Parts: sequence; structure tokens; C-alpha cells
Amino acid sequence: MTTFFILAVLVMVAIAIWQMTKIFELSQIKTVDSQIANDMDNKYNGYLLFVFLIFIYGITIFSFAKYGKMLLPVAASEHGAEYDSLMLVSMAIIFFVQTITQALLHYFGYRYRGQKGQKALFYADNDRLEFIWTIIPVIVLAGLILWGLYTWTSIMDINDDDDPIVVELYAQQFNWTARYAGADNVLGGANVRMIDIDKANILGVDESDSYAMDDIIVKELHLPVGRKVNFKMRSQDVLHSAYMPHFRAQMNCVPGMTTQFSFTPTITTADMRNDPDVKAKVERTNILRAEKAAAGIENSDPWEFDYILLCNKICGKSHYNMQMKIIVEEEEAYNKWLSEQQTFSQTMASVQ
Ligand SMILES: [Cu+2]
Repeated sequence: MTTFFILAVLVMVAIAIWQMTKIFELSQIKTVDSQIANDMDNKYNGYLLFVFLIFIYGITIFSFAKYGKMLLPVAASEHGAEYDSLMLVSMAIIFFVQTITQALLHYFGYRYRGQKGQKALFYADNDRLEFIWTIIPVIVLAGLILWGLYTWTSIMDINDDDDPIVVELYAQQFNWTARYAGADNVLGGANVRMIDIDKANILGVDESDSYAMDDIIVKELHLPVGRKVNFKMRSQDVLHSAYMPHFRAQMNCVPGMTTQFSFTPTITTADMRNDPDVKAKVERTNILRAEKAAAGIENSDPWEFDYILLCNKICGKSHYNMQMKIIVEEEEAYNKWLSEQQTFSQTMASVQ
């Protein structure tokens, strides 16, 4: 019965609005019904430009306030700080220019709106003005590009200085496997054609290569803090991308070739868990998770922060869940963990 009344009221309100619109239309019949904008129209549209300007500024401030906390915490790698400053300066310049140009654009739209009897001024060119608005972007952009290239070159300079650990990241739909180069710090040869599932040789490591014997294949990445790591990426099937956001690192994994990336972790997992930003994020997430758990939704256990390796190329239907945990720890703990893992020759022996 209540539903019926609500529906009846809604229908009546709709009829009333329709009737009022008709009355309004009838009362307007004598005014000029022209498709050409008059001074009044132009003025209203000019005011609407200011409303829109307030809207875009408002939504910008709102987004900063509400979503600013979603940004990544402090960079946990040596090159990360340089990368972050480049990003911050670029964004600050874009933000500054955007704020000023949008205000000018909308103000000019209002100020020079169409007015009856007013004729637009024919203004062919002004060399000084054009010089100013060409040279300033040229200088700023050239500066940013040069700085960017310099940063890129220094980040992408992968060499064997400082005794790096060599780790292979192997991508396949939809998981990651890591292979440490072992005591000799040289990865054994590998090729997808040598994959032998019966022997559990899932990475296609060359069983006849002596360098491969001490390689260590694992499903969790442990890295010693302060030690450079040279990653070699391979893919078994399609294009993947090894993305380690906390270390500001990403490299595509391409079938048929080896790509590489190198970085030095600077903050251990334990220290990162104590970072105020990370702590706040974990708290916020766990409040949501507790609510879900109370509602009986599965997989809502409290979350603990961990570094993570993700896939950043849409590689198939389970792409979203292609990830591997990364643990950064003191060299001692890392060495202990590594010594507890089986080498390639040990796993081969146990299967045969
Ligand atoms: Cu992938």
C-alpha cells in the first residue's frame, strides 16, 4: 500500500512539473525566440565559466585532501629519491602553470564575451609576446628533459661495480619465480625450450651448465639492505612487467630476451613497517578489513605491510594477482635464509 502511495505521489509530481513547464512556455510566447545569443546569454555563459573554474579548482583541492594519502611512501632504494624529486618538480611546474592558465582562460572568456555593437580588435601579432611565451616553455622543458635524461641514464646504468647480487626474475602467466645466481654469482644458462616439468625444471635451466648447479630457485624474494642487486628478467609466455613500486623500479619482461634493472634497497621491511605513512595506511586498511570480517566476507584478515613485486602489464585474466613478496633484511638474516634454500643441483637430485 505504501509503495502505491509513493508511486501515486511521484506520478502527480511529474504531472505537476509538466504542467508548470507548459504554463512557463505559454507565458514566454511573446519574448524573442531567437537562436542567436544576445548580451544576456553571453553574460550568463561568462558567469558559468567562473562556476566551472571554481569546480575544477575545488575538485583539485578535494582530490589532494582525500586521495593524497594514497601515494606511495618514501622510496626504499638508492635511486628512488632522485626519481621522486624529478616527479615532484615536474608535477609542481605542471600544477602551477595549470592553475594560472586555467584562471586566465576562463577570465578572458568572460571579459571578451560577445556584446552588441562591440567589434573584435584585429591584432595580427606581437613579436615580444610570442617570444616570451615561446622561450619560457623552451627553457623549462629543456631543463626538465635534460634532468630526466641524466636521471634515466644514471638509473639505467647496469654494471658489475660494487659486487652486486645477481637475481633472475622469471615471469609466466600468472606468477613470478626468482633465481639467485648462487655462490659463483653467475646465473646458469636457461631457455624456455629446456623446461622439463617431469624433473620440476620449471625455468628451463640448462642442466649441463656448471654455473647452474648452485643457482637457487625460490618463490619469495629476499634482499640484503644496502647491497646492489642486478635483476635479469625473462618471460615464458607473453609480455609482463616486473614492477616494484616501493623501490621505484619497473622493467618489461619480454619472451625471447633478457632485460635488466638494478637497484640498491635502502630500508629494511621491518623499518618500513615503522614508517608513519605506512603505519597509517596499514591502520586504515585494517579498519576496512575488520568491517568486512564482521560482515562475514572472506579473506579479510588483518594486513601487514610487505614490499611487493607486481606485474604491470595486462597479461591475462589473473594478471591482477600476479605478485611476489619481497623481504629486505640485514645481510646476516639474508645469508641465513639463502643457506636454507635448496640449490638447483639438490632439487634435481631429489627428483631423480
Ligand atoms: Cu603478467
